[in-house]
Amino acid sequence: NIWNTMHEFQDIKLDRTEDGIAKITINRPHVRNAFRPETVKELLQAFEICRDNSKIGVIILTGEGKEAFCSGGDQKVRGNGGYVGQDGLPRLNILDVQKAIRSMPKPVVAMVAGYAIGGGHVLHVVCDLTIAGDNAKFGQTGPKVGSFDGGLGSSYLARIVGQKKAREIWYLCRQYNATQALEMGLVNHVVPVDELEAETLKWCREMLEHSPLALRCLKASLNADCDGQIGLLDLAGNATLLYYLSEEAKEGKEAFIEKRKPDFNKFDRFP
Ligand code: 2NE
Repeated sequence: NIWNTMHEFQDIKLDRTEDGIAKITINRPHVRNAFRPETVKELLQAFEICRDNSKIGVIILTGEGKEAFCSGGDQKVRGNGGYVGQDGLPRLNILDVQKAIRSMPKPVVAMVAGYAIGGGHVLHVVCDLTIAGDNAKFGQTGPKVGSFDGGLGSSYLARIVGQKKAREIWYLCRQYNATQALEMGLVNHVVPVDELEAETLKWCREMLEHSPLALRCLKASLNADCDGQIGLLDLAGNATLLYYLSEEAKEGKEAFIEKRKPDFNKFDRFP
C-alpha cells in the first residue's frame, strides 16, 4: 500500500504517497458518494491541507469504490434553500470547493470510476485533468431533480465541450459513457477501471517531474482566460510571489526596515 493517511475525517479520506501525491476520496459509497454539507466542509479542509503542504505537488480527487466518483448533492438532506447539515442551515457550499479546486496552485486530477453525475459531474469538470475508468458515466441531472449549476458547471463546461454540447448535456440530462466523454474532450484519458489508479498515478508522476512554479503559473494563466478579475487576481498573485523572490523586491523591503532610501538603480531593466 503506497498510501499514508494525512488526516482523519468522517465523510472523506485524505491520503498521500511518499513522493508528493495527495488523494482526496469522497467516502459515502452507500449514496454513490453524494456530498452533504459536512462532506463539503471536510473537502474544503482537505484541499487547504494539501495547499499548505509544500511537499504535495499534485492532488487526486476521487470517490470510494468503483460504482461512483460522486453523485452530487445528497438529495436526502436537501431542504428549502440548500443542503441541510447538522447545524440546521441550508447551504450550497460545494461552490466553495469548486473555487478551491480552481484556485489551488497545484494540478487537481479527477479520477473517475462509475458515475460522475449532477454536482459530482461539475466537480470533475472543474478539475484540471480527468482520467476515467471504462465504466465511467457522465451527466447532469439538474432539470430532472429541480436544480442547476449555472456557474462553472455550465459556462466552463461549455468552454470544454462547446455551447451546443453543453446545452444538450444540461437540457436533456442524458448519460454519456467514457468513450463519448473522450470524444467530446470532457476527459483526458480512458483506461480499464482496474488500471485507473495506476494510470492516474503515472500522469501525476509525470507532472511531479516538472517545474512546480511553471505548472502553477500555467494553471493560473489558463484559468485567467475565463475567470475575469478573479482569474487575474490569482495570476497576478503568482507574479507577486515570483517578484518577492527577487533581489529587487527584497531591496524595497530591506530599505524600509533599515530606514534608508531604496537603491533600485543596481537592478537591470530588462528589454
Ligand atoms: C448516480 C445514479 C445514476 C446511480 O444509479 P444506480 O442505479 O447505480 O444506484 P441507485 O440505486 O440509484 O443509488 C444507490 C443508492 O444511492 C442513493 C440512492 O438513493 C440509493 O439509495 P437507496 O435507495 O438504496 O437507499 N443515491 C444516489 N445518488 C444520490 C444522491 N445524489 N443523493 C442521495 N442519495 C443518492 C443515481 O443514483 C442518480 O441518478 N442519483 C441522483 C443524482 C442526482 O440527481 N444528483 C443531484 C444533482 S443536483 C446537484 O448535485 C447540485 C446542484 O445541481 C447544484 C448545486 C449543488 C448540487
